Amino acid sequence: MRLTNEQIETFETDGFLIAEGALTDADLQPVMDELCAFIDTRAQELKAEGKIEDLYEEEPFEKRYGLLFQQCKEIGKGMDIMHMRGRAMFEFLHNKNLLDVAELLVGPEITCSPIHHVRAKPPAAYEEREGPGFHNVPWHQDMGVMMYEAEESNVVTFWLPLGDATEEMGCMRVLKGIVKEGYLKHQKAGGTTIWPELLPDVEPTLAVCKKGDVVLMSRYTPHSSTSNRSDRCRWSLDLRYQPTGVHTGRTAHPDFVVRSLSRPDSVMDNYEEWCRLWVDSFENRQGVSMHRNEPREGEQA
Ligand SMILES: O=C(O)CCC(=O)C(=O)O
Repeated sequence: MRLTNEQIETFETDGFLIAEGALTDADLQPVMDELCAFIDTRAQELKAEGKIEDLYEEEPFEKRYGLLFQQCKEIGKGMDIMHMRGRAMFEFLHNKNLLDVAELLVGPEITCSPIHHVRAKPPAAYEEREGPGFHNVPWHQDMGVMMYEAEESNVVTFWLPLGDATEEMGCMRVLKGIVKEGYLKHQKAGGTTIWPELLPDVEPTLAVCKKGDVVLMSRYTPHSSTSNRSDRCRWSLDLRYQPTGVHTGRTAHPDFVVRSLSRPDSVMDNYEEWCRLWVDSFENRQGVSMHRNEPREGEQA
């Protein structure tokens, strides 16, 4: 998919754009199959441990995880890109349709940032508590989860649903047009979130979207998401791409080249090596992985 010049300008001004239909079902199916297999294995393990009773094997992708989560919160343990380290996911990080969009926003030398996640936001009715966390993120800029050295790095967030992402399901909300204001200070309290008095007074835009769409956000775009009021999971991936050679804001974790016009041989397509780099980053920790937040006066650090 190509973005039009108008769409690129909109992204540059608003720091937000939904690239509708950028991905096909065929692009996403291998990743979804890998997630299904992971969930199935975890469910079988938890059943063997007596932690869940019903495997809900006949339930569709958008419902099964929530029904398992309702029985045992441990179902989601390890279900993230860096921990699962699935081959289909690694291949998807190089997906042509995704990178064709990335190329228009960051240029022809593209690095995959190590800041990326799978999120299965279950129905709020199945959560133990509501409030800010991995499922309901408070207002923040992605610059707030990176080291300050990445401030000049054009890191673009690709948020993509694996099913419907409606308002009821807690889709992303963004504040448009904040790019030029740069970094806004974030506090620790309540999860990494923009200091309330600095939150721009802008009406939030709901990023309602569906499978195949990609929500694009700049590193300075404030965004948040709310509880899932439906009976289905809101599944998504959030990935980040940036120009090769600039700071990733996460030196503790491995980044890698996914496309290069000038040096095609620099593209990292070795799956085993990617797994090794992640394992090494966990076992021999070096570098920095931090949120750029700080306590306000009177708050506990
Ligand atoms: O998926 C969500 O609800 C939050 C995602 C997010 O904050 C991000 O991609 O930076």
